[in-house]
Amino acid sequence: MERSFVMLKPGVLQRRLVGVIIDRFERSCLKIVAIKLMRISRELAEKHYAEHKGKDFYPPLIDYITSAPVIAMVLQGANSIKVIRKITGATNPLDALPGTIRGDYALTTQKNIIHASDSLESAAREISLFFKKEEIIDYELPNAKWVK
Ligand code: 3AN
Repeated sequence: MERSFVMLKPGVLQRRLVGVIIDRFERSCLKIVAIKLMRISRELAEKHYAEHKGKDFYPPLIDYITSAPVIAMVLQGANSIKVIRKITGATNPLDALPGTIRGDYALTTQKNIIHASDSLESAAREISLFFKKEEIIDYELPNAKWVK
């Protein structure tokens, strides 16, 4: 079973969108195996976005992501990384289709409200940055046999 790291960025709590966003993942039968409310330190933000260091949008990105609490999650399910990226929509909300999270709730790339891992390698790296092993809890879902 594939795991993906998903983060509801600053503003989602303030806009009271946590429930509607998590609802989309639950309805897709993805399983939440870890979840926490946290305020990201600059150190963690810089590690998470290390690949963007040096780009124009990097300093405002670090300021934004550390500006208010976020919800960090690990979601599990068959093909979860690709499925979640589809549900999330394109990085630039102008390209994100209606019905995707960014298409429905975001207007700019900088504040595109959600992060989702883009590959197995990123998922493993990001999950280990944000969660300890014991914070990830697998369990049975009663409808599992109807899903895969
Ligand atoms: P994604 O989050 O869709 O994987 P990345 O990894 O290219 O996209 O970008 C990470 C984050 O950096 C984005 N979610 C967004 O907040 C910010 N970002 C990326 N490109 C830009 C840009 N051109 N202008 C402003 N912010 C950007």
